[in-house]
Amino acid sequence: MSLNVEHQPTRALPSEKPIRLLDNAGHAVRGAAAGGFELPALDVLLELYRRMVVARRFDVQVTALTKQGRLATYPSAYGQEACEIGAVSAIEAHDWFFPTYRDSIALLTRGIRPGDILASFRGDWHNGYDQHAHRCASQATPLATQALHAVGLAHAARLRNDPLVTLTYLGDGATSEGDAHEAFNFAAVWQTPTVFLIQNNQFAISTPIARQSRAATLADKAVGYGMPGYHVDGNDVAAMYAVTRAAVERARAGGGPTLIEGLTYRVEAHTNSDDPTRYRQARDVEHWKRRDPIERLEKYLVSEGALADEMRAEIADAAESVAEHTRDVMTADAELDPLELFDHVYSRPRAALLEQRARLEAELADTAELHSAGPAGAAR
Ligand SMILES: Cc1ncc(C[n+]2csc(CCOP(=O)(O)OP(=O)(O)O)c2C)c(N)n1
Repeated sequence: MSLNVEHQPTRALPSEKPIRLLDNAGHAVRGAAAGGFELPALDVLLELYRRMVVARRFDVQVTALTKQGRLATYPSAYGQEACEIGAVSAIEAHDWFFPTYRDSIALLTRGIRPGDILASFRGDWHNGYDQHAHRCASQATPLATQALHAVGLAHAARLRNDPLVTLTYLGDGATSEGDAHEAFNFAAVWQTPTVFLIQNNQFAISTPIARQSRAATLADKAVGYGMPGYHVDGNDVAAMYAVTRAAVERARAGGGPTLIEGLTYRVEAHTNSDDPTRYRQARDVEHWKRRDPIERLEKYLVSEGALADEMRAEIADAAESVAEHTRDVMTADAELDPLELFDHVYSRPRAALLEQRARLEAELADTAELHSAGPAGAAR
């Protein structure tokens, strides 16, 4: 997908009102509120709609599988589809993506298979996909570390005259990490081709944004580092795509990094081990559900005559197939060899690690013997 947006960043603070191209009723927004950006073409919007519908269905399915005990944990991105899908759709196959644990649906959009995305959430030993083949780093659990990797890879690529761009996602809470500061600063000083997307879903587990930052917007931070910042309606996929696309094009042309804040909301719990009713009101969740990113785009596409009933049904079918496939792979028992845990830790394994490996091997052999001896053997 391509969109030519000429946009010159300024040193001015980002707008306090988030940039939007579609309002909540699905009407096109023009003028100052659109921040100089243009609504993407209908075919681009339709593709973004399809990707969001598939992503939502996948997310709902994985949350259900987690409740059934098929995954150890799953951080849902329900409600954040416009940020997740809009931004990642603005990079090319050659570019690199550096996600967090919450960004499984962006990896799905990037073409990674459901079972491979979810391998580590199931408790598998390593990342389930080939990071180089997909140009997607593993999902970072330590907050903000992935932002440094995105800057490092972008810097290295520039030194090698490789025109790639790196895109990384961070949460609002992650902006309080030292690693986030270092990544923003180095990116600006080195002018790396990096786009930072802060998904401000308003909570870092139970900590609300008001107790995380006193800045008027998180995008304001960009100005202090010397890069352009954009405060965007994170439930408007058209705006998320257009703003990110412009930042990617500027980065590729040598214009340096950009920081984008997408203002959105985490509709689900932080993970399956969190009880959000302890720190937020049901009416707030309802308020944000009424600002659903998929419904907003759907209204616009229908009003433009670009989404007929058959097409909507076709897209829903495609989403259902992804859910079915996800159920199949995640309900099949995984073939895991616990000893693989020790592979690839060091090129020349240390004595302590070999000792631990031998101990686990002996324990596994004992367990296997017990099982083969049947119930009588187990009772011994
Ligand atoms: C360096 C580090 N410190 C603390 C944690 C524990 N932790 C896990 S998720 C989380 C909240 C992060 O919130 P935010 O960055 O807003 O992202 P969200 O989960 O809302 O997407 C914290 C503190 C961690 N994973 N890494």
